[in-house]
Amino acid sequence: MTTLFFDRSAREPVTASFPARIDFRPYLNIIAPRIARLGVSKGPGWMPLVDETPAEADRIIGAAFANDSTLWEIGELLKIVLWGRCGAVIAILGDANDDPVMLRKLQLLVGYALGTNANLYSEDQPHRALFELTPRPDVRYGGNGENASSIGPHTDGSGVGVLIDILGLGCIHQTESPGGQTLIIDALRAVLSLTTYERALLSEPWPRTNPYDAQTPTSAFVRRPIAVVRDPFEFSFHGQRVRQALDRCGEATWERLQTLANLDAALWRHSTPVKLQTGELLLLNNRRVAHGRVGFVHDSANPRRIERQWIKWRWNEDPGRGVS
Ligand SMILES: O=C(O)CCC(=O)C(=O)O
Ligand SMILES: [Fe+2]
Repeated sequence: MTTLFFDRSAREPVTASFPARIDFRPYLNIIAPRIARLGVSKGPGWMPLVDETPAEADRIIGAAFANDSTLWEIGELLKIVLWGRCGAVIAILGDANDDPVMLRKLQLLVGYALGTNANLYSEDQPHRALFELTPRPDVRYGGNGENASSIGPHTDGSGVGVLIDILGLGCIHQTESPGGQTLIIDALRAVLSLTTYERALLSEPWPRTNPYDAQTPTSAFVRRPIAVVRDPFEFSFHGQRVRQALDRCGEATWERLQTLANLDAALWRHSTPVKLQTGELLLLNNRRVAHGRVGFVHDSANPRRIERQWIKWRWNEDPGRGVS
């Protein structure tokens, strides 16, 4: 794994091998005073992050950006790496080993640098800053935070109408037991390893169930291609949700299921396991790179805790167009 050190003069980090790492620590000293005003966590775990309203938090960060070229440059660098040819994913090493609040602030800051923190503005649960992913059941969120099992290759929000552009996974605490690795998956190379026929099939619209709305009728399932090999490459997939939707729509043909099985196998083959460490923030281009999780044993005295962040790209377009 290549280590990339953030350097103001580094304009071309795209030659990094996959995945790339950027050491953020030297910059935190510059950034920290600016984000100090973002408010404090109200306690451990899944809690509102900021005392301010999201709009006020955005205003504060925005003011910091306007007056600080370092923050702007960080955003530009992240943009190049996330949309670049090789480094569609990066890990930032935060200076957060004993300060999860700092990591959360960094997440907010990065979200602002790249666009909008989409889950900061969640309407059903206002003021919900970030999703916590821990095996401890949490009545406020019924997703993967309720189990510790392996999760196959997928992109987030694949069954939802609005695509999530960037996924952040902030590691508040990692398990010390075996397992718990995040799979970082080069979906483009996986798809390129399939046959022309399979690629053509994957570029057609496929239905998906919506994990956040079990009542969605089959006629309202989101339908979009799983993979389109063009520049920019487009990928949106969750095997379980696609298969479930095919079954419920009566569209599960042998060819489709066989293609999904081959896609799944290819994605596993092109995955790199990375065990995130406390204080690390992994950012993925959720439109190109898939991810997954290796199962682990839940230890209630010392739970693994990852916080998930969804970012909508600021300009509502793919800046990778033309970057290649
Ligand atoms: O727990 C993890 O590391 C990731 C979980 C995940 O991918 C998800 O919940 O969408
Ligand atoms: Fe996920």
